[in-house]
Amino acid sequence: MLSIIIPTYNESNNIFLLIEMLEEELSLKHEIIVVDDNSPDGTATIVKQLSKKYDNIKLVQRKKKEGLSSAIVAGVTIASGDILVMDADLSHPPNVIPSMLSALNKSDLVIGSRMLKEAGVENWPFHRKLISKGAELLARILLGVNSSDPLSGFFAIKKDIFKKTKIRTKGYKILLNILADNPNLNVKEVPYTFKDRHAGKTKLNYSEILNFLFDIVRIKFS
Ligand SMILES: Nc1nc2c(ncn2[C@@H]2O[C@H](COP(=O)(O)OP(=O)(O)OP(=O)(O)O)[C@@H](O)[C@H]2O)c(=O)[nH]1
Ligand SMILES: [Mg+2]
Repeated sequence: MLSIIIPTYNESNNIFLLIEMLEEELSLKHEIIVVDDNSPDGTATIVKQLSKKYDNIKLVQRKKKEGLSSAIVAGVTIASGDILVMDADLSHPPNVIPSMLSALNKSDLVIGSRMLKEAGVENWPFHRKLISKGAELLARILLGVNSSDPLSGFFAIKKDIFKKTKIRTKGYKILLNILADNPNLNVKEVPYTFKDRHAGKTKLNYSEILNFLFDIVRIKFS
């Protein structure tokens, strides 16, 4: 069983399409756990409607926007299987999930990587690439992580290893926390092409960038 955790904040124009794609394309046994932070655009209502059609959907509704990391932790607490984390905005292609799951059968952690051969990033403007590269460099220097894409938001992990890790990050980069705390994990990487978000606005703003810097300090010193 694979528990697919999808954190959402204002993803009403993406979540329907993503869940339909997952349900149609995945033949492996899975559940879908959406963790929504009371999105004003009605994301949760769409998920509730879909859960009438599919019986493998769980919805966690939080009262307010509390950040991506704690949304993932909340999802894991009700997960029945091993964990796969993905964004709601169709940046992470569902058809890569079967290869990630088979890699997870032989490892502790599988990272969907944009940096391997046969992988990449489509349609990202220069400034997004720059922010991403700068953040990656900081993480490598300050935390000593060495996988090809340590900032990926698309990863799969054995549930017991996730639960053993003390998550201190608040914002986006929960994977960094996991990598920095568990240097001896058996990690595999699977290439994929990251697509720019399908619809809706980015939640990556200055405060998230600041949050990222605090998160690095939290990982290193607490
Ligand atoms: N529950 C919850 N989900 C969040 C929060 N912040 C972001 N998300 C979700 O986390 C995922 C990643 O956020 P994105 O805004 O796509 O971040 P990004 O991919 O770096 O940037 P863009 O794709 O350009 O917007 C999406 O599914 C968001 O809806 C939050 O505070 N709470
Ligand atoms: Mg995105």
